[in-house]
Amino acid sequence: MKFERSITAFARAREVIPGGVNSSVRAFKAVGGTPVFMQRGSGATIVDVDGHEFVDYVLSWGPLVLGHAHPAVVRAISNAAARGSSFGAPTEAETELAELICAMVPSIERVRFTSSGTEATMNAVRLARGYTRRDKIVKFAGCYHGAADAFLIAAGSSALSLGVPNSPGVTQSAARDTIALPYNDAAAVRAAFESHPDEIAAVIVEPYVGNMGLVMPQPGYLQALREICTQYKAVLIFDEVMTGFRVARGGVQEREGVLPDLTTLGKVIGGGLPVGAFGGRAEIMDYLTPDGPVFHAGTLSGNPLAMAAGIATLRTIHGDATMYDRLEVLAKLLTNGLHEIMQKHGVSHYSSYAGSMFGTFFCEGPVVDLESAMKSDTGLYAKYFHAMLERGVYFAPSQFEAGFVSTAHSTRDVERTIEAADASFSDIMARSGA
Ligand code: KE4
Repeated sequence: MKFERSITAFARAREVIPGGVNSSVRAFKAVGGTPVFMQRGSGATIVDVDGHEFVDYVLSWGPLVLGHAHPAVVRAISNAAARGSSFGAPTEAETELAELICAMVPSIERVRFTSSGTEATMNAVRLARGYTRRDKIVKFAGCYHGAADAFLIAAGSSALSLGVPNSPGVTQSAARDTIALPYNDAAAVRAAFESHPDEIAAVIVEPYVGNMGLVMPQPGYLQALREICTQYKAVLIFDEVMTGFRVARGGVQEREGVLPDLTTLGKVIGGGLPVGAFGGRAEIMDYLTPDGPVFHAGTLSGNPLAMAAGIATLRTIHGDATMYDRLEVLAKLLTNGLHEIMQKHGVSHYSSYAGSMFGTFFCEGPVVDLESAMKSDTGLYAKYFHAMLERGVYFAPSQFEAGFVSTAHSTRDVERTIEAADASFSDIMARSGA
C-alpha cells in the first residue's frame, strides 16, 4: 500500500499542529511510520485519504459500538443540528440521556455531563475529595484516566507508550496526593489505607483495564476494593469511560456485581461526539454546585448534538436484547482465531477478551499488571500492526491499547482478519529468519 496523501497531509499538519495530531496516540510513535489520515467510515470499515479500506478495530478508541455512521445516530445529529448546535441553557435531551444512563448503569442515581472523559474523571475526583474532605487518591500503575495532572502518575495508554507515564509539567504538589499502586494487588491497597487511614478520598480504577492493553481483574479483586473503600469510608470510582456500554449494557459493574460509589463514562454515551459523564449515589452527587459546594461547570456540557447522538446510541443498545452476547461471540471468535494463528507460527502471546473488547500481548502470560504487560515485545507488535495495515486491518497503533468490535462487524470481517494475521506472521517470521 502507498500512503502518499497521508504523508502529504501529515507534513502539512505538522506545520500548525504540534506532532501533527490532536491526541498523542494517533501519531504512530509506538509503531513507527506515518499516521494514516482518515476521510470516512461506514459500519465496520474506515477509509483513508488514499482510498484504502480497513476493517476498523479502533472505532475511535471505543465510542463506535454501533460502527461508523450508524443511520439512527447520523439522523439524530442532523435533526438536532437543524435546530441549533448549542444554547448554553438546559434542554430536555440532557434529561433524556441522563434517564437512560440511570436506567442502564446499576450504581448511577444522578449523573452530570462533561465534554470528555478527562473532565469526567477530574470532576469525579474533585467531588470525592469535597465529599470526604480528604486529599489523597489511589490509582493503579498502567491505568489511564485521561490527561489531568492528578492522573499522569504511572499512567497508561499513550502516556506509557510514549515513555512519559509521569509527564513533565505535573508539579510535585499535584503528584503528592496521588498514590500509584500495582493493579490486581489488594494487599497493597490495604497497606496504603493503613498508612494513610483518614487521608485517602478515593480509589479510582479501570475495573477492566483497557489502557495497558486489556488486563482483567483477578477473581475477588474488585470486591476487595469495594470492601476496603467501605471500611475506610473512601469513595470507590470505577472509571468506565472505556468499559461502559462496551463489556455489558451496565458495564463492568453489571458483569461483576460490584457497585462503585461513582462511575465515570464517556465514548459510547456520545456516539462519537464529545461527551463524558460522572455519576453515582445521589448522596454524593448532590454535593455538586449549584445545590452543593463542590464546583462543576462546562460551556458545552450536555451539548444538544452530543446528547442526540448519545440518546440514539443508548436507545439502540437498550432495544437490542442480544447485542452484548453477539459482540462477545465475535470478540471470542477473533481472539481464538488469532490465538491459533500465533500458536501455528510459534508466537509467544497472551490474549483476552470481554464483551466487545479484546487484547493481545506478545509475551508469555499471565499479564495481570503493568510489570507483566511491559514484558510484551513491542517491536513485534509494531511489525504486526504494519503487516495487518497493509492487508486492510486497522488495529490500535500501540501495544498498550485495547481492540474493539462493533455491531457492524461480521464473522466475515473476523475471518478476513484471521487470514491477514496468518499471512502477516508468515512474512514476519520469514523476515526474522524464524
Ligand atoms: P478522554 O479525555 O480522552 O475523552 O477520556 C480519557 C479516558 C479516561 N478514562 C479511560 C479509561 C480512558 O480510556 C480514557 C481515554 N482513552 C484513550 C484510549 N486509550 C483515548 C485515546 C486518546 O488518548 O486519543
